Amino acid sequence: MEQTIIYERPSSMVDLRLNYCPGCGHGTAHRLICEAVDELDVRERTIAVAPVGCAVNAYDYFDFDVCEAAHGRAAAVATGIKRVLPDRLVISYQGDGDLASIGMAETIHAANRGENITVIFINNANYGMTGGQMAPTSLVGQITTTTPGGRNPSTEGYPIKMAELIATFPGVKYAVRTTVADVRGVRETKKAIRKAFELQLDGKGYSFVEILSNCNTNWKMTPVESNKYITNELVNFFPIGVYKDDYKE
Ligand SMILES: Cc1ncc(C[n+]2csc(CCOP(=O)(O)OP(=O)(O)O)c2C)c(N)n1
Ligand code: SF4
Repeated sequence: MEQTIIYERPSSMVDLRLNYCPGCGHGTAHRLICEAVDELDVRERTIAVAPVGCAVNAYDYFDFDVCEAAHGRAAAVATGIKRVLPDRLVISYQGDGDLASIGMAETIHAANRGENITVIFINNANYGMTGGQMAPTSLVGQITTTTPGGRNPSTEGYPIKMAELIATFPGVKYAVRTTVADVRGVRETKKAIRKAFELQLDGKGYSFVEILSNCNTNWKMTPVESNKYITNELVNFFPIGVYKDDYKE
């Protein structure tokens, strides 16, 4: 019987076993980035910046240059790389604790300066690597290790909607929120990542792709339950959509 290959590992993704928990969305996000890099044929001129957090080992999985940044500093490091090497595709890959908590200042100022970089933001509503503490994106009422009674806005504030916030800066050209919780979401995420990269390669300016992802381990759910939670709950507070697109087709 003739067999048709319907999926192959992207060539810019190293053939290694990932350190992520089985079912975690980080691996899917990595794959989509690598597919876009392959399709655009820019592997030799791509430089990513890895965060602290579960994705700290991204440099082992991306088969292109990757630099590690201290907690929250990825957008500042990406800025420096891009300014020195403007012909490179520069990707900052960060979780919500990294990007929206410790790195909030770097995040906002890079966006406000309109740096010609792409920020991929993995929003899994908690600090994954360090055991599931509250992140700025944790939902009201969400039980985390630092909010055992549920996040209470009167003491912990409200969740921050990063894609909406980033879209307010004039220097930002593209800001979207997608999900990797289902097939449709994965396809939309791929399109968004590819568009963000294309804009950067064309010198159009700052692009931001927020991806709703799971942390099945700290959410204490099965991978399937965690993806359903994203599709049924998380999107109600963090709606999927395009928040800014200065280059609509
Ligand atoms: C300067 C600094 N402060 C704190 C830490 C500890 N730390 C490591 S990972 C992490 C949480 C990361 O969470 P997030 O960015 O949401 O990524 P995830 O693990 O969920 O992918 C923290 C606080 C650190 N490594 N460096
Ligand atoms: S702790 Fe959460 S974010 Fe980290 S690898 Fe496991 S499921 Fe993914």
